Amino acid sequence: MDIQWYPGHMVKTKKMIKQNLRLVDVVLELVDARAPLSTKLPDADSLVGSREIITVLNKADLADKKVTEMWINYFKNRGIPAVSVDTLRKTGFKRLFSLINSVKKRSLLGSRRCMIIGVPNVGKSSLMNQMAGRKSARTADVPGVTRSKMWLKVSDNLELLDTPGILWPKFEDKAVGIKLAMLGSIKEDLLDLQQLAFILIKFLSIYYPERLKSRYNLNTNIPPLQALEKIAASRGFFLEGGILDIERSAKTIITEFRQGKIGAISLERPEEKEGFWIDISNQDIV
Ligand SMILES: Nc1nc2c(ncn2[C@@H]2O[C@H](COP(=O)(O)OP(=O)(O)O)[C@@H](O)[C@H]2O)c(=O)[nH]1
Ligand SMILES: [Mg+2]
Repeated sequence: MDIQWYPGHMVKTKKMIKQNLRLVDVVLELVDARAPLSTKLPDADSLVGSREIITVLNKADLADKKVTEMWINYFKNRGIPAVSVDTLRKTGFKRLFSLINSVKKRSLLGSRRCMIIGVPNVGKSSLMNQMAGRKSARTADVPGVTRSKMWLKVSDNLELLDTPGILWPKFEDKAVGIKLAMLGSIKEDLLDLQQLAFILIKFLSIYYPERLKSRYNLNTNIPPLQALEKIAASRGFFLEGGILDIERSAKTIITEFRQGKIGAISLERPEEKEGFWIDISNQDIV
């Protein structure tokens, strides 16, 4: 991650979003269903102002279904319309479109207009492409109508702004940074890969012990270093001289988590006032 990126680009993006907000009826705020709060924009509400926001929990295929349902209720209880989707398979799209269509149009004329915002890697581009479909391309073939270049036609009554608002997450909180790194939203070399794997193993042994068992044949409460050694041994990850390559084990478990190979896993649950991540925040791991 390039920290330098933050101030200048953030100001520019916020300006772009504010300008375009005038033109839209509804904003889709994309979050990662596996960690909806850590991937949420810190100041979406103030940025979006009076426009309607729909929270879209994307990558639902990778998240724990039961936990995702808890999140949907969590947002609903706070008066925020929310829907979970799997953008790659278009799961949840019907519900998404029905939520969009329930938002009041600001102008009587024309289509309902919508823009997508979110932190990097939550699936903004994928969602745009999937919503718009191949047919839409850009509605730019009318000479002189430059404004139309900005819009992707989704249907006869829905248009999507072709530029998503990319904003940076807030990661003053150590646990938030760790979760974002696990999800691949910030480069992991910010954190030591091995430390990240240690935390993931600890997390899994508490919340998803059966997955550790079934994927890696690891028992609960195995010390993380030993877990990495076991993975290295069983997969044949060796350095010269027969030394176990635990760095490769660390990379493997993180990658497999991101790809959903360990199973559908949620890193965050609603209303978690105490527990794993708070302990992690209070430890000096990173
Ligand atoms: N499994 C899964 N992967 C997704 C989903 N949506 C997006 N992705 C993947 O997430 C990564 C980031 O997506 P992208 O659209 O580039 O995110 P952006 O940075 O927000 O524009 C890509 O590898 C996508 O294929 C989803 O619903 N499920
Ligand atoms: Mg993108």
